[in-house]
Amino acid sequence: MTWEPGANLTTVESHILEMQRLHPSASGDFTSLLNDITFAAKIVAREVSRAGLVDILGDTGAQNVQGEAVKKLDEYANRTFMRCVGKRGQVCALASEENEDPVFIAPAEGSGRYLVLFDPLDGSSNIDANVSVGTIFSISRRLSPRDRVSSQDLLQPGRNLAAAGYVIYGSSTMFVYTTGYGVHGFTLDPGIGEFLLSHANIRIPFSATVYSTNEGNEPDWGPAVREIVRQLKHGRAGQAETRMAARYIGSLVADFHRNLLHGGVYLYPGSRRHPQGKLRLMYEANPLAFIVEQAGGYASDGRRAILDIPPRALHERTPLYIGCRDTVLWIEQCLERAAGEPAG
Ligand code: P6P
Repeated sequence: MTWEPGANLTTVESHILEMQRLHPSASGDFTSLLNDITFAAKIVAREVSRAGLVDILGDTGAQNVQGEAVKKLDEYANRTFMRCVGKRGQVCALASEENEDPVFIAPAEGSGRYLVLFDPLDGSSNIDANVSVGTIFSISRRLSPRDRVSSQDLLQPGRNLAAAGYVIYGSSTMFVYTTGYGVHGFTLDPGIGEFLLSHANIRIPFSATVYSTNEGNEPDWGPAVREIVRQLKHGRAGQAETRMAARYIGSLVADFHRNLLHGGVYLYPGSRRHPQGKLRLMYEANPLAFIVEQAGGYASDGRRAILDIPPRALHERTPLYIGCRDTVLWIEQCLERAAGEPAG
């Protein structure tokens, strides 16, 4: 990307400072926390981009709390975010997909006003095949007094989030985030090591032209989900003009990002194999649901908005339907109608 004088050279740091001006009472903690995250993202992006050249591909031989093989890059990304985020005392707790328990940070170290939850490297099973992967994060505000922070401060519904975002390590590395004032995308210019504004105020298209789901799970789906996917393929209520193309990368951040920009819907339903779905509520569904609603879309577990689900456990899973608002609402209506019908 060559920059002409006068081109838009908004860095993510200056954009975050602009966002801070919307909060006159801001202390700067939130801004510095977001900058910690973008710094960690640059470090992980460098390692992902050269993963094939250094001994960082493949498995560690360990399993994470989800029972999944931990890739070396998973562990590297997790360590990096754990080390870089909240080092100025803005954070009272960190929670990661890779760690069974959250890390609580002692009250002595700063205001501890925020909590950060993240999936350090989602889609990592694809890394060795050079498929795009991503980091997903959310930031919430502490509810308890500083010296009495507990898991309850972590288990807040997504509607309470202060910020959410993701990094996609793909053909280029992008940082996409919202603080509740629109969704904004930045592309990393490796030559200068800066994320530069490339997608201001992202809005998801009104109509979905793509559906993303693992159709290999079809034998495990219930009849209602099978009928929904059939109609996505053949056109809703037989209207051929509403037929959609199938696009499934198998990396949530990559599928979500494409659907956000071009208009689509991602489905990971509950099934016999995954009764509660496969994706995690706290650090996958909630942050992406916050982002998609800010961009004019919607996310549901099939019955209600993801952001309204009262969390019960840090690693709990949820069915996830996310993308263009009218399509996700239609899916909810189909599932509600099926639930009301006598079990056939
Ligand atoms: P399946 C990756 O493991 C992940 O969590 C998401 O990134 C992705 O969308 C999904 O699982 C893929 O799951 O069952 O289709 O391989």
